[in-house]
Amino acid sequence: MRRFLLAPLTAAALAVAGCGNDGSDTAADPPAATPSAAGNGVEIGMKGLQFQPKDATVKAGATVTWKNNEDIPHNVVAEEGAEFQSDTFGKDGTYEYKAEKPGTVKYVCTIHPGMAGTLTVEE
Ligand SMILES: [Cu+2]
Repeated sequence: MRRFLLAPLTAAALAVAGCGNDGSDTAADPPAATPSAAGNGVEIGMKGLQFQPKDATVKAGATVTWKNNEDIPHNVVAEEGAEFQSDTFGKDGTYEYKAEKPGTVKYVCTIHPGMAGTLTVEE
């Protein structure tokens, strides 16, 4: 198992990881958020004290990357449906979580009341 840490190389590693797909075009239903270079992964931004998008859908096994896009520190903490908890990170910092189990995950930023999102993990 590879474990992603909060390293500056993360974005570059993701970009490289997306290059192995030759020609299979199975993107029938577009996800609610922009797919990352990892293929079926998703990136969720953090801006305006909100997760963007607030609701995202990924396939089980996909990697979710949260990225802080503003000069305000944030974190990502699961409240329901999963167990993960990031450190607090500043602008351009990222946190990654591999969504293994189908279901609904509710998460928040514990610093900012009302900053919450939902991740739907499909089989
Ligand atoms: Cu926050």
